[in-house]
Amino acid sequence: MTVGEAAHDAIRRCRWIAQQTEEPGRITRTFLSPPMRAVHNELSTWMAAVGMQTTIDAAGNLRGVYPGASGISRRLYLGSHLDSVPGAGAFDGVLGVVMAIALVHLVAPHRLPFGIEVIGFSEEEGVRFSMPFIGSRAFAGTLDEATLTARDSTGISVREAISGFGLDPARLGEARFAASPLGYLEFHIEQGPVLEDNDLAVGIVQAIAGQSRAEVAFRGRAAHAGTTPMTMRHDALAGAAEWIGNVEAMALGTAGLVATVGRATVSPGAANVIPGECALTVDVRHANDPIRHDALERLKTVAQAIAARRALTIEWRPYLDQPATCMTPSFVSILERAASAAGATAPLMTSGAGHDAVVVAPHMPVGMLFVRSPGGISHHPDETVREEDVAVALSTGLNALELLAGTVDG
Ligand code: HGY
Ligand code: MN
Ligand code: MN
Repeated sequence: MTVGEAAHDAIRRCRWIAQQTEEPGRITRTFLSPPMRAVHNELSTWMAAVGMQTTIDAAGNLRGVYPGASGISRRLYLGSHLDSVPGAGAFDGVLGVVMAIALVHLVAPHRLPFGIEVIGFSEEEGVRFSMPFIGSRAFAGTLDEATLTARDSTGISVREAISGFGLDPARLGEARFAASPLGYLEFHIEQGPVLEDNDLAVGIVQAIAGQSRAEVAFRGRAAHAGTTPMTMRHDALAGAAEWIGNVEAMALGTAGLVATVGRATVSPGAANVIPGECALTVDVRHANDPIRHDALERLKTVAQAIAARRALTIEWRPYLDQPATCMTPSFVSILERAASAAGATAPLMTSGAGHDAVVVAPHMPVGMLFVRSPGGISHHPDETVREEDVAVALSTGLNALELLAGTVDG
């Protein structure tokens, strides 16, 4: 198989996986949803074809091991996530898993001085349980009870979802990475416009911005839309809308800050009833953690002031505080040399998107390679990649494996 053929095959497989959705008509694949089983089966078959031993761990991560030269136990992990946001594209997360398997196919039957374990993480987006990174946290050994007891909109807990998928929560400890890991590499679409604006195929991630997420509920008093004078209202949606304008204004006014209200649920939700409650989510990111934390605190203060003036109440529930994370300099350097050897100009970049690499970073060396996102679009059906860029990324990956082999003593 040539690198070009592998790139073509990888894109074809991503588009097949995109059809495995829980929502006909759009790509949605959340934690341990039924379509995930078809994805596991298809990728397991592909991995087994090149002699990889495959399993599904207790967190629902797809795991495939390609042993190194005889007797060598150290492993390099190559991974990304198989779940998606609602209405996703075909490549976020999935491309990284598929490229990792393609790399093994390109390496086989040659044996490296380390094993390769490919991981398809089960949950990175945090859609079903508002708890991102469940798969990679199980791999890192950092899953906590609060996560396992979190419940989805139907009242099912993470632990029950695991059992319901036919897995054993009691074996979550076995999902943790093996001793003395060589490190973790993740291939991922950029999901932004930088590589396209510079007409470049790949980029090397130097750091991943920190992110905070919170649920914010504005509560007022539902009342009749026709008989309640404007001066006597406690309109939760009007208060939330005023706050959302402040969220956008603050982000526009703070260099490097992005802030998004991604979900708004209004109740009771009838045209002729003044909203009694508006439940929002807010996602705040910045490369510098103190700036991010300060922005979140300011947004909380503004929400409280708006509520006080409108005689509303506020419930503020932070549920994610993911620190900004630097990639490991030695892996950044290997990727730079690998990309150069592939004839690619690969800029060092900061990722505005979060990735499983941030969860893995405290435990082993990590590196990430970005692939150009045509149109700079992601978390949208128009998300795509160019075959020639995937080929450059695969060549870079092969060079990186060779360079890593040179660092491993026997
Ligand atoms: O939200 C993110 O940054 C990623 O897509 N999970
Ligand atoms: Mn995503
Ligand atoms: Mn992703």
